[in-house]
Amino acid sequence: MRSRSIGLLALVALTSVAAAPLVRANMWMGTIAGKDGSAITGSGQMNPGTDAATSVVDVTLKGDAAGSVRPWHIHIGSCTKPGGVFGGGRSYTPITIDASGNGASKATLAVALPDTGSYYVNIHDSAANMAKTVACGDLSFHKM
Ligand SMILES: [Cu+2]
Repeated sequence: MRSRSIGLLALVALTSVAAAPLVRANMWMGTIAGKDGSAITGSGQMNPGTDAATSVVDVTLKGDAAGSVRPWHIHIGSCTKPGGVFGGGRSYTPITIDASGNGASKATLAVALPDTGSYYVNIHDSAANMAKTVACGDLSFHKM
């Protein structure tokens, strides 16, 4: 009876592995947190695109003010050591926050996924106030 339970657990574990993508690839990911008392939370990921010369970034936000439109980018550096925009600013579409305070956006960058360096997600206050960062998240590299 005991060994049958263990066998079932093993089967469940194997099934979980089988459900993972067949092609595993390097990626960057991190959590996003509001700055200066903002309740924003979220997450960001940067993955290889379908073409090796591209990268795809996905960002989701929660806890933001309904109706906000947030310009955002991956920047080079970190939340505590900010740098310039990565991959060309025009690749990014601002995040529109819905009535529940949630929002998401996806950007395809015309650069291969980096395997070195340091990058972060910068959520800007608004198009009229780009200098203010309302939320930020450092990305960490996950090598597969
Ligand atoms: Cu930016």
